[in-house]
Amino acid sequence: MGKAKSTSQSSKRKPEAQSSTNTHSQLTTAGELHQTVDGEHATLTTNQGVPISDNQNSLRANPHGPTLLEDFILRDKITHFDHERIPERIVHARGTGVHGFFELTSSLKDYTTARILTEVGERTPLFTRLSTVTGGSGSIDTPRDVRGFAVKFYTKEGNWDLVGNNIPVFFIQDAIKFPDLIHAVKMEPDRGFPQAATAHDTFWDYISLTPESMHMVMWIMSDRTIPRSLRMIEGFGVHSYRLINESGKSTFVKFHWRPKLGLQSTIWDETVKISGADPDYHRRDMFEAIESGNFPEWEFAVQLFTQEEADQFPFDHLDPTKLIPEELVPLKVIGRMVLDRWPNNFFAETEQVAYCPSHIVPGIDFSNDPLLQGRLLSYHDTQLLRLGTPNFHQIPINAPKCPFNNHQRDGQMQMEQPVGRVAYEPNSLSETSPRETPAGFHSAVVTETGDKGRIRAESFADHYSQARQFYLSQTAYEQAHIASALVFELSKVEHVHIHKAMVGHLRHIEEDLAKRVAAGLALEQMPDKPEAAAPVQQLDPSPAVQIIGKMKDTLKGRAVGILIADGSDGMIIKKIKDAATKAGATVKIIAPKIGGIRLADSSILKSDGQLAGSPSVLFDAVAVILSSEGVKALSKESAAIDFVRDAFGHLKAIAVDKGGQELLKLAKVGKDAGVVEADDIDTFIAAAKIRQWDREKFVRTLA
Ligand code: HDE
Repeated sequence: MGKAKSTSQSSKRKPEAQSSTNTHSQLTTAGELHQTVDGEHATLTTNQGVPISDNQNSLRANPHGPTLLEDFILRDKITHFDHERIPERIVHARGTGVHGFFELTSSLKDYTTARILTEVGERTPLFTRLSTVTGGSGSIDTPRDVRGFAVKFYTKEGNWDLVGNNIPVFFIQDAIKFPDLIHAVKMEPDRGFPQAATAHDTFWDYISLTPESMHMVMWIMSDRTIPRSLRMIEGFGVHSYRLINESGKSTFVKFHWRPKLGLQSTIWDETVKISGADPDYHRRDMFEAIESGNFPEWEFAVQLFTQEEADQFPFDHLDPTKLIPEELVPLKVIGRMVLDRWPNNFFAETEQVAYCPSHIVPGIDFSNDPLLQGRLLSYHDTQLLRLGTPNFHQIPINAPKCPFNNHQRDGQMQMEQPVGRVAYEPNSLSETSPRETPAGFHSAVVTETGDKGRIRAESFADHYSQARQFYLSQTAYEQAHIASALVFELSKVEHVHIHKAMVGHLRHIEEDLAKRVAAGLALEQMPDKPEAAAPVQQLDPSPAVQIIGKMKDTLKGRAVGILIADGSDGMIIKKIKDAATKAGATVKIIAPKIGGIRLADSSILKSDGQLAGSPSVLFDAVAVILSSEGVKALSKESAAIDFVRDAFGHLKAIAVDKGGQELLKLAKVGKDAGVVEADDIDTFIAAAKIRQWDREKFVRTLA
């Protein structure tokens, strides 16, 4: 009954989800037994289409006897269940996938023949999966971690997978190091923890012995790794790629995604509390945005440059630990991505989607970035393990939406039934079998010379200059967060020699940062710097790498929580709700009871969340509207005290009426420009759009 009910509910919401169920019901005409409820349900059958009369009791020899082996219905159900899981991704196991489209707004036809980048106005369907890296598939959404940013474009010329991250650089310069990096960051193999965390010995041990990771370390210790929402992250292709035009000329390109909602991150203490309050915080946020029609959108931009220009850069663009500052090569916005459809089924789509950087289309090509070169092997190999067959491209989420034909045949789970006797090329027996075309994929014409060997280019030796540039480009608030994150992470590391090694590296990046971290760890002496493979350069700052500088002055996509209790003033609640909603926020009423609160005018207001389950960490700004009776009741509730104390500690705007002020007093919460009178709605809305950064020094000691 329960199952049948949920089938009909989901099919009502998404009619397209019905197709497979329909197939079953067409195959079975006899079993009306379970359809007696309302005639709407499909008949429950085995996988062979046999109608099932009883889904609750297995076949037994007698009411107290053994279960019989002949119960094929029980076996059909249990064996399928036993095989429901496929290996989760070794990295990026936790992810959220959404359908959408890409629309080109500016043609790159001078640079490429790829139709997706030349046909202005064309909408190309896509499937985007945003992920964390380290944790298992059931891990929390909000660890301090890099976010994966993978997009599968179903172009007219085949699938193009742009598999990037929300950080433009990576830890290592060569793919051969990847298994070591990942073994170091994953839970430690003897004890099986910590899950989804970099704050442990093996990670920092590996990092402290890998100077090339220092630029990435600055990024992962910044607030980029604790995003407020997946809708508020940037995406980067990371590696240089090539575009190839009609005359065969190639131009280097870096790909960027920029969120329309602007960048926003959380405060570390807030992130930790969100993880408990809602482990699915980011997935739920994305789901609710799509369901409510607030479709997240990103600009797609490119940085284009020639070999001659690259020769002038003070770094090697083929080194994936380096970025090209926007100030050096400006971003050219050429299109937009909109995510507008939640998958019908999580497993079929989000779990089975198979991204491979080697999936590329004519007019785009790879660069010699050694990390990218290794990735071209790894992803396909991973899909063979995860999906179990070279026919994984036939799974609907992976299948191209353009025609695809070749002479590949057979293999496990072959779903196609190719006709004819010809499965080879060249042949003279078939007029219609697929043939190559001059318009097909061509690699860039590149001359390679030099000695073969396990060598790293000299130009890859500078490990500190861009790390320093990143740190010095931040606001003072963001620098303090980086220093504090380093202190937090290293404080979880037992081995003091690792603390010292890390502080030694930091001295190359910025002496003041090293001092702050050394003080935070209470190191008695400043450790020596390790020998640097290349001198540290003084690069111009790049403000484009800040988050604060890229926050948008908006409440769109944000959430406001209004805490109320019996006797609250309904008028003021409505005014705040209306103004915040008008400014683009989602507003939630939080109260001690979910069913309804009796307001001052005796009317009943239903709440969206019960206080204990809806802490203020789930909102970007809060209002507290309480009667004296309400304050009295809440004064004994630690959840209410925490609600306001955390909102203040997490630098949020707080609107209060008289009762609200009373609660702040009881919670020993101070007053500043972000604590606003509830009837001063405009001031509250303006304060809600930003964090009260100046407050931070009063609420915590940063490194
Ligand atoms: Fe990945 N990576 N990676 N990676 N990666 C995988 O492939 C790998 C790297 C990235 O939502 C795996 O299908 C190697 C950089 C994303 O399904 C695996 C190296 C960047 C996703 C793999 C890297 C990424 C993956 C595991 C070093 C940013 C999730 C599951 C050479 C540009 C895609 C899978 C999704 C997933 C290998 C480094 C991004 C094991 C060997 C750099 C977003 O094949």
